[in-house]
Amino acid sequence: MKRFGALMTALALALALPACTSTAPAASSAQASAEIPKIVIYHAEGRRSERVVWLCEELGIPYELKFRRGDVAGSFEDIFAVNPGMRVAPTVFYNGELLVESGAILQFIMDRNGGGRLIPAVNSPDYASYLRFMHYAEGTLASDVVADYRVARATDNKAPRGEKETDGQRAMRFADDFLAKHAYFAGAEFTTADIMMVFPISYAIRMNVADPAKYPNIAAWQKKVEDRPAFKRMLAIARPDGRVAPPPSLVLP
Ligand SMILES: N[C@@H](CCC(=O)N[C@@H](CS)C(=O)NCC(=O)O)C(=O)O
Repeated sequence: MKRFGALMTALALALALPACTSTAPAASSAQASAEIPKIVIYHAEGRRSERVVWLCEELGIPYELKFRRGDVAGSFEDIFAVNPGMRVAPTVFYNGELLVESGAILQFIMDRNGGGRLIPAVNSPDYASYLRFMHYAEGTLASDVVADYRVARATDNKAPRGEKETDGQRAMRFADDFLAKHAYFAGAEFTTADIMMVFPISYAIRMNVADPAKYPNIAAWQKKVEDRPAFKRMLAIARPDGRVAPPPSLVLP
């Protein structure tokens, strides 16, 4: 009876979602946990808000997605209107509560609605790696590759390809070395640490901060995680026309 009630709540919520720029109930709401929240994701195509969409797709939680298709500047205007304190993607409302910082948002949704999925048990041997890469994604990798990119843009605009590794390249190598011995960033299983790591890794490669040929383990992992049905659903829903207004890549030698 409780389960039936939960399913009815999920159905009612999915039907009650108001019209918006884009509304995307996740594929399998039957998998959602008993308490179905109202999650509104303010998004811009190709930006870090894709992490939240991907997580909801993995968990089968319904959500409302707001963005202006093909208009990243417009999407950010909408974000600024609801979150004037911090014009940032992702901006999420969870049952009306404002959430920012993608890692914290993922953790919040997992705590409330994950039901133990996509995270190793706290006392398992994989938990330390899980936590490390949940934080490494923004705390080290994204900061270092974005810093490399900005330094190059402000100077010669050239992709760094010298003998000496940049900070971003060193951070990529650390990740690649880990994947030489593990299938995923928490060890044996796919987790939200993998969801966190995709953005800075693809940014480093796309912007030509790092040469993908040097990171074969990352390449194999990336293919595997981007092959997941939930990732593909995320792409179709949150990036339907490919990347919109991406920053320019550094010039290769
Ligand atoms: N550490 C933050 C970074 C968020 C962030 O910088 N998002 C970018 C998009 S990927 C943004 O909103 N940039 C502001 C802008 O482009 O105006 C997080 O993980 O949520």
